[in-house]
Parts: sequence; structure tokens; C-alpha cells
Amino acid sequence: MREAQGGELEFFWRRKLQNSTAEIADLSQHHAPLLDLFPRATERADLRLTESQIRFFQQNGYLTGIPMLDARQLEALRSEVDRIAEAPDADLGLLYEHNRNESDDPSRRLFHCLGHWRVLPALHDLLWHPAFTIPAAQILGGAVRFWHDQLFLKPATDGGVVAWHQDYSYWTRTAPLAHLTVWIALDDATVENGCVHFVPGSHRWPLLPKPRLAGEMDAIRTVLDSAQLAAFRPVANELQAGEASFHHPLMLHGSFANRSPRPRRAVVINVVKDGVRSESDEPLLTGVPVVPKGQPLGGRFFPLLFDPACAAASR
Ligand SMILES: O=C(O)CCC(=O)C(=O)O
Repeated sequence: MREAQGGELEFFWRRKLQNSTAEIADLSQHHAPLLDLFPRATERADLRLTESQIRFFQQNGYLTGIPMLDARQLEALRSEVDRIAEAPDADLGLLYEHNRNESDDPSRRLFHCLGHWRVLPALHDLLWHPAFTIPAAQILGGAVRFWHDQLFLKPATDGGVVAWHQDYSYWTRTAPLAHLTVWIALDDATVENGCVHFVPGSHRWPLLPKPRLAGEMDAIRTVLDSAQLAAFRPVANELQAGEASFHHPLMLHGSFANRSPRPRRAVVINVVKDGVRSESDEPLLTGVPVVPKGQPLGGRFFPLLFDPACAAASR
């Protein structure tokens, strides 16, 4: 395995630019890390969450302040994320979706995309990072399968909002509800630059309607009942660059505008407990072959990231 140095990332990207879109190497063919950027799961049993962290997640619906990236990993990911944000659309054909500005407010900007794991190696390898997969397996209570990834990039000064929502309201084409999100800060995320806010305990609320993701911040409040409105007491999920938080698929969360002079970049990974099924005969993600209704997620686009039973057997 080679070191993930600037030159290597340069190589991957240059090769893409030289080839036609049809010839671009699709990293989804690789179900193991390509670089030596992240440790192997078997090497890092120390990354397990404590009982009290798991209890906190179960009671509140989120867990925050988890160390995730060292300085080298952070630099590699920032560099790849910036490349994606700056790339012409023609180079982003493998992404499931990308929206240079998803904000409904024309005075604000929010870059949002899904599917970048197929395009650049550090973003690809991050899916297998044990600092994420080991805690995810503990929270899910079993093997961790990839669902999809996301970038949420808020530029300085005019970064847009992400409206209050529950992730599962966008994912009802998969069931049962056994999903999990990890939110990884690439910059210090603060109240000033639009960090995520959680409504503790809202993961016990029923499924709410799906709002426009970058639309009116408070749209969801019109459907909350009086008990939910009374319990609507958000907490700011402030993180240092390189730290992460986990949240439940029914956790109500959102993020306010970035009016600060600093950008707020984040990589998000969404996973399921192995065995979650397709609920649709349509493609689950744009450009991905149909997983017939009733069949479990699997195959090239939904790799198994970590199976604690196998990891235990190999120790
Ligand atoms: O990054 C943000 O502001 C929103 C992230 C989000 O909605 C999520 O991680 O589910």
C-alpha cells in the first residue's frame, strides 16, 4: 500500500481529467481501502464506545465529540472535497446527485452532493475507517452496510441553512428503520458558521413529513403537536475539525446560515444495519441498478463495511 500523499491524489485526479467520463475509474469497484490513510479495524479495538456513550445515544438520539481524523487525514479529505466543489459538472458524472447550490434562498449557498466515494480515494477509504465503523456497529447492534455518503459545504459569509428534518423521511424506500448517520467536521463547526443543531429525544417521535432540505428552516414546526413544540429545545453540535457526531435516523436536526468569515465543510456517511431491505422497484440512488423490493441492500453500491463477528473471529 502506498502513502496518501498530495502527489497521489494529484495522480488520481489527473487521470480522470485526461480520460473521457466513460473511462473514469469508478472506485465503487473496490470494497477495501486503496490508500494507507486509515488504520485497519482489527488494529484498533480501542475505538469502541463506552457503555455510557451508548446509553447517551439511546437516551438522546445523538452522540458528539468523537475523535475521527488526524491532521494528515483531515488535509487529504479537505483537498479532495475542495476538488469536488470546484470540478466542472462533466467530471462529476459518477456522483448520484450534486447540487452546487441547493439553497432555496437566492442570497445563500449550500453545496450538497451524494456519491463522492466513487470519485476520489480518501473519500472512498473513509467509509472503512474504524473510528467510524466500530462505533457504528455498536450503535446499530450488528454489521454495518453502506447506504450513501453526502457533502454539505457552507461557504463563508453566505452559507445556507439545512431545514429541520429527520433523515429517515428521505429514506422510506428502505426498511426496516435501522439506519445511522455520522457527521464529520472538516472545519471547526460552531454556532457562528452554521453547525448542526439536534433536538434531544426527538428520535422517539413518529416519522414527520419530509421538508425541502435547504428550504424554509422552520417549515417542520407547522406539523409539530403541542407536546413536540414544548420539547423542541435544540442543542448546538459544536465540533472541532476532525471530530464527528452520530445521530439516529429519526433525530430532528438542522443547521442555520453561515454568516461567519469561515467556511463550514462536512462529510456525512449514512449506513444501515446489514439486512435492511429495498422497499422499491425503482433505483434507490440515481444511476444505481434496482435492488428489487424485499431484497436486502448489497452488491457493488452497498458494500459491507464492518462485521464485528468477523473482526472478533480474526483476533
Ligand atoms: O451539514 C448540515 O448542515 C446538515 C447535515 C444533515 O442534515 C445530516 O447529516 O443529516
